[in-house]
Amino acid sequence: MPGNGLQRDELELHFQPQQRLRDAELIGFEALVRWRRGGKLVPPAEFIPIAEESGLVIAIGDWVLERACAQILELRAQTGKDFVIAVNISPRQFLHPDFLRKIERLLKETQIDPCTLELEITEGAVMEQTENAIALLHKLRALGLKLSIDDFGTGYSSLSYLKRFPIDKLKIDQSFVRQLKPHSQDSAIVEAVIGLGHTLGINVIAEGVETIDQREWLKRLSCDEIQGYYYSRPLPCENVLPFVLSQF
Ligand code: G
Ligand code: G
Ligand code: MN
Ligand code: NA
Repeated sequence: MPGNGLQRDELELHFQPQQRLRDAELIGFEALVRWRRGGKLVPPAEFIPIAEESGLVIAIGDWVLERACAQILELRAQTGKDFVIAVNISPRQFLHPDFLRKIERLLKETQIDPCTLELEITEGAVMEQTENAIALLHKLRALGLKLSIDDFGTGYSSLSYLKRFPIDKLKIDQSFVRQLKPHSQDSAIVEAVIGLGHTLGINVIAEGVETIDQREWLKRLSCDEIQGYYYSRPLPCENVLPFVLSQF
């Protein structure tokens, strides 16, 4: 149980590649935390909700952001190219009064190009204190960061609010992709989200893409990017550079 047990040196950050459909290029990675407890890896679904309750998610989140920036710098040093790393930000982390200052400090200390760091926010975090949250999103955007809405479609997304969120990307939740088939109900939903995003000038990525058929259908629907086992599983950090080099 995190709180007593969890130490920073027991955390690992894995990275799941994201592919642009237009030209099949690798564009970046989503950072996904794991807890190495004894011999086994505990998935975040089992400890992030508890860490969110206890407040420990703040310390975990700080560590994830530092590690993500270090990965951006390392990829740049090794390849001369910039890759975007997307980091999951929990509602409590996002709404914490120090969040903006921490991000500013991180950008100053690491000197990363701000547009290589993407923050994934859930609809819940933004809807909780809507006016504050929208103001914060604008400040983060002004720093040059990329902003995305995670698990889109599963929350209480108000379309009128979406217009006011200064975001770069919608992440279509896996639940709409898992059984995606041409002309199905899921396909109608996915198509609507892509249309909505594009109308608002927002990129759309589909998560949980496992098969070539799903990929091809998403491409037909003009989805911008994909993430999922079809392209790659989340990679431990030592496999990230080899993956990047294999794409050249
Ligand atoms: O890696 P996995 O697919 O098991 O991730 C499950 C969930 O855990 C995802 O929904 C993701 O948003 C969340 N998650 C993964 N890494 C982090 C993290 O670093 N911080 C927070 N707050 N959530 C994370
Ligand atoms: O942040 P989010 O909750 O969306 O986290 C993505 C989660 O989905 C991670 O736990 C990741 O390991 C998992 N995942 C990523 N790609 C796939 C996939 O293609 N299929 C399935 N079943 N899970 C995936
Ligand atoms: Mn995510
Ligand atoms: Na998601």
